[in-house]
Amino acid sequence: GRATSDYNWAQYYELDDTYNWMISLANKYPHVVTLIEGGKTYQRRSILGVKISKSLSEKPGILLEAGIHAREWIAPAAATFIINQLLTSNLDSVKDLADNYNWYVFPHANPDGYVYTHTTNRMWRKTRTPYGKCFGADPNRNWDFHWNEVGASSDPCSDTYAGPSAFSEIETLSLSNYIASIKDKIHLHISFHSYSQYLLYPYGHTADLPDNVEDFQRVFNASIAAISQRYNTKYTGGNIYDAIYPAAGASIDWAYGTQGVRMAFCYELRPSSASVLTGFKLPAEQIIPASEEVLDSITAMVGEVKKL
Ligand code: ING
Ligand code: ZN
Repeated sequence: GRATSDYNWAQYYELDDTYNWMISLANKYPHVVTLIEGGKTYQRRSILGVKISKSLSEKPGILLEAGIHAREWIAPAAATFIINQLLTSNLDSVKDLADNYNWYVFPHANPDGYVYTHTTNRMWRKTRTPYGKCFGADPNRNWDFHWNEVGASSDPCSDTYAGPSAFSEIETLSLSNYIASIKDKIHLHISFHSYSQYLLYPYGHTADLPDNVEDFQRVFNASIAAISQRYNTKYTGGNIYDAIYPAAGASIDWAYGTQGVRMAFCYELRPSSASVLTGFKLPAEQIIPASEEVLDSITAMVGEVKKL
């Protein structure tokens, strides 16, 4: 592992380096940062998160989970960038985010998979639970909401294997239990994936639109306008089913559909869908710009959600 004091956004990190950095934050900001655990993985790793809370008073909560897909390395990197900005930025817009909300951030929702992308197979997506001759279920098809109805596979060797049952994966089961324990506080659930430069909202299992689709669309419009301001990066999207493809059992659909979290979005970060060859291997030089623009977008998103 590398020294925690050198942690930066010019490179991608191994799991332990990021976890050690998160632990160092809890030591450095003891009145603001609390380590939280979204449970354990199949291989008994911790799903480590940070709660950022600048005062003891009740404030709306924002949950951010990244890295549910192992190979999408920009997702955890952008999540740690945002943690760092919330703790250190001098910008009024970012200070407002840190001061007025409680943040629950899990940079690595699939630690076993992420470790496997470093040790063995850079293109691994799923968990590492053994299923016969193959491994892993897709942790973004495993949540208990219209599970395995569409856009998922029943073949354990498929990259979109839904698992043998809803919440078969200890990762999704335990993270969902954590989210359920704070659901009344969560006003906004954000999920980071890559790639394609999409912003998505429910649902994935049906073309039917959520009952508050007008709110979703207003927040969506402000969020994709803001993401292009800094570097002219174009995002598109909409409801999952129509904007990309049918996909049941995803985290944001579960949060919205079962937990009463009225705003739930998924960012598919850089690069654009044109970059099929380098898609999951976003050059490390782009970690900072990709993260800056998504923080710009989240700032606009939170501002719009506040108006609802
Ligand atoms: N894409 C997402 C996937 O899980 C998605 C798209 C997002 C589906 C949110 C459902 C809900 O397939 C990638 N690249 O993982
Ligand atoms: Zn993904």
